Amino acid sequence: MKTTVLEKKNVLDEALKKIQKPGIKEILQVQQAIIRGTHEFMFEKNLVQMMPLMLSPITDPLNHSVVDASIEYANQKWSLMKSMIFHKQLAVSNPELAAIYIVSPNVRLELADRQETGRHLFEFTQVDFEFNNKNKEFVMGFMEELINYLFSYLNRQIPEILIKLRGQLLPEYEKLAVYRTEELEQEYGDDAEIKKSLDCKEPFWLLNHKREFYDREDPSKPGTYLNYDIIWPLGFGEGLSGAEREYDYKQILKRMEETGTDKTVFKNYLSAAKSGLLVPSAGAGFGVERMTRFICQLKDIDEATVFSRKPFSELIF
Ligand code: ASN
Repeated sequence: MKTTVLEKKNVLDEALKKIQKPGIKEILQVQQAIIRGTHEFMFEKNLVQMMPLMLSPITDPLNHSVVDASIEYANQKWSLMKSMIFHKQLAVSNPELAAIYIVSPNVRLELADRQETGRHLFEFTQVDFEFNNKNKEFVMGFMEELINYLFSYLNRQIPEILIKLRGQLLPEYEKLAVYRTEELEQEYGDDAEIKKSLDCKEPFWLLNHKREFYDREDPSKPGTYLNYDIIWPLGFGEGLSGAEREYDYKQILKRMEETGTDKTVFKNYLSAAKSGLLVPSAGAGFGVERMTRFICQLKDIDEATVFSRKPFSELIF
């Protein structure tokens, strides 16, 4: 009995200490500047902002297992949003909404194996964007421009904070290096992505991941995929993921079968695809807390939060 009370007190102490942690204000100011700079960039580039959705009958199946989070409402099952990938894809079918973005909170109830990665939170925010009729090269160029825009915006807006947190201002990058997963796996074996991240001083692109059905298979090289991730260097790991999308009904069915996706859950999405509503599109999303972590050089992403969202932890707020 006593230990339970004591343990509870420790959980409370930890939570209170975290709220009071020195430096938290500056970390949040970096994050705030990332969001402000992102809005300015998107506005200048004519992307229309959509508000985030938190509940949906369909959401991202993801490429790894998480605890299912859903509720019953109005005789329907609603999942907490893991990403708005399908909403992005449907929205850009309207030519008026050909370029959109969302500051999108996502809930992914990660299992215990992701508790100590330093890269995962079970609730986080991504800036998610999508373009009608654009390709991989376009989105990669767009994202490189966005990073340089943001870094120079932060250098101008909050130089003292950057110096305090990381000892220097942020760099400007030339075109980022581009690697393919099969190439890195040959060189590094298992965990190639994070090993390469540890070896690098600048962010890089990693292409061709075999994962969710909605990332487009390369029609000129079946079995390879038109997706692209940005990997932050120095061991910080994945910071953005994106792809050209599957939009052809038959191809979506094939990819769902290959990835073991439950087609009944997606029956209305499949009807939309069958009726030809889906258009060629491409997009991506970057993790806001992950960018904050990289910029502030934080050991653990949880240091970018006032209230811990460390996976699989007992928390009281
Ligand atoms: N936002 C990602 C994309 O656009 C998907 C994800 O978050 N899993 O591809």
